[in-house]
Amino acid sequence: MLYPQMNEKRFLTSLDGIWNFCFGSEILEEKYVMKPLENPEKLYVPASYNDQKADIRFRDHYGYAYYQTYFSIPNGLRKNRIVLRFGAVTHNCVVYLNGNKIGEHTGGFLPFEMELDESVLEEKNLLSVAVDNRVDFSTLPVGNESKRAMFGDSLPNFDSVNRTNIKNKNYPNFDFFNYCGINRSVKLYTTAKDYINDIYIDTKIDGANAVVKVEAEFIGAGKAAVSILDDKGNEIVSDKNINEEIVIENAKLWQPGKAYLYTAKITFNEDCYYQKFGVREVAVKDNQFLINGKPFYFKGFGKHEDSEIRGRGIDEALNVKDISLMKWMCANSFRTSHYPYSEEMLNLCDEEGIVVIAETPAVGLNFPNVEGELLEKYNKRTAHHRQVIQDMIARDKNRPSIVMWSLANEPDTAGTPHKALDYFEPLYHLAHQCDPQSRPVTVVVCNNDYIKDKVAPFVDVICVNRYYGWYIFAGDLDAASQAMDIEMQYFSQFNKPLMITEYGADTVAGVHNAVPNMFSEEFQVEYYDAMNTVLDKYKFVVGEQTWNFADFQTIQGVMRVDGNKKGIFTRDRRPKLSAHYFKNRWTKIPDFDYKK
Ligand code: BDP
Repeated sequence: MLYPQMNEKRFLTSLDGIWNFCFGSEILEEKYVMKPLENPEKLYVPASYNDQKADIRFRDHYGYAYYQTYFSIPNGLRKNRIVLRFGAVTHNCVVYLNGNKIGEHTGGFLPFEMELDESVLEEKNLLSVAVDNRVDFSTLPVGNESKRAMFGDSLPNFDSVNRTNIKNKNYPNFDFFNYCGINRSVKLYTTAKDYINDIYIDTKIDGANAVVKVEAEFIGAGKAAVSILDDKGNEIVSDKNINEEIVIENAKLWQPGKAYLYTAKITFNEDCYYQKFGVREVAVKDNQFLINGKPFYFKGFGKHEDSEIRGRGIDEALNVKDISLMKWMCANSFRTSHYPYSEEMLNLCDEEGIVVIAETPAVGLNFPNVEGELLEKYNKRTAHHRQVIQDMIARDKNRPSIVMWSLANEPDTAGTPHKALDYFEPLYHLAHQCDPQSRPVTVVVCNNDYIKDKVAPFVDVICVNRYYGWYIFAGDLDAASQAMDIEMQYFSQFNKPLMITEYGADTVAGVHNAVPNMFSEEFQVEYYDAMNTVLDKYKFVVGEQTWNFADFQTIQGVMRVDGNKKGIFTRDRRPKLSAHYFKNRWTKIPDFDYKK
């Protein structure tokens, strides 16, 4: 799916701003979508609704919420194809225009769009969006069915309270706040009636040159042409055909920290699109991760899209700040844990040379034997998982910043190892097939009984989340180091690269101690130093990504003091001691050839 753009053939505008809003129940009610809301609340779009008001209903809502706004299309544009595009609505939604249903979407982290034709458009249009925030066994991320909150009380004495007497609410099987609503921009754009629907770009390095293949999908018949522009907008190759091999002489590579972007300009009848791309290759060879043929070392973070007030809503200034803090620390990468991030953040990574592992929202997966209603939900979830893999890759396939796809975070791959492998094997092949660049594919695992796990050694890069010294051997860094060492020895047999995609310790900013105790800033530093000493011993360990870049909000619970505090930065992006530790460490670790 192409990112919307304004150019000489396409018009683009946004519907972002203050919208009308009200809460509904667990069933979709027509009265909130057919006509203007009565006494609506005012709310900003795009942003999660949860933290926008000093009102507990917003934080704890369960079920549908309704958004409305008005727009008009200038008469001069009405002869074009008009498209309404949502960057992300979390989690499921149904869209109405002037009381007519015009679309719906499942899943909260990817864009979807719909054409608005003359049969639905009026002079002044009422746009209504019904948003459902419920997570359960059928959704990604996965919700618990047992009506017990994560970290909740599981004593049988309290069963009746847990099961019957409390009002319905979300029970996430994941450790981040279930921020919901219209989280990314709502845009309107036009194209000609015959148009460019999609573009696929692959590049190969051939000595000093690059060989570029541009494929495209068109709606309608006509003549198409491709030209290539350099990063200043100068045309360096002109008037080529789609699918024709294009050679860029003395090509500039897209490198981590040194991004260089070319643009493929595609014209088709009265339509035109400018697709940026980079010349870069990714490969896994033996136990190395190669970018442009050289062994790369990942230095960076697992992140979240999370901030005060906006919740999971897009904040582009924050994105700029985060990338700048990464550069300040000499980090080179992050994982979009635990869902696909906004296109705007990935655009920035393409421009800034930040390396990205892109993850689906498949977090909280297990593979129990289920029947009846749960089996139906399980099958629905599996189908949805396939769909999000396809949609995520369709959205992000041309991005040079993305070097690997993560199909899931911490599925229970050791509890039912054969079932898990049967589940992931087809998804692994699907991801490779969907991607014109066939990037490496991984599943991020965290199994205490890791020897049973068949998925981790099956995928292209072994990605492990590990909390020795925190959840296991809490506070005992000696035992933690030994456990980490034993695990690394185990994984070294597979002749594949491994990276630590999460490790960390909750740290309350401002808590200091001469003797490093858990929760203090000193402990976080000692913890990372102990773990890194082990990781540095192993050549096949090709990266370290801390958990987390910044403190973030989660469901309430005794394990979380106003959220998860494993950030290297606080939620408002102030460095903890560990930020300085990593800045010092990563300044000395090169992007390439760290472990010769
Ligand atoms: C890991 C999860 C991550 C959590 C983290 C933690 O992947 O989402 O936030 O643990 O407990 O298991 O801090």
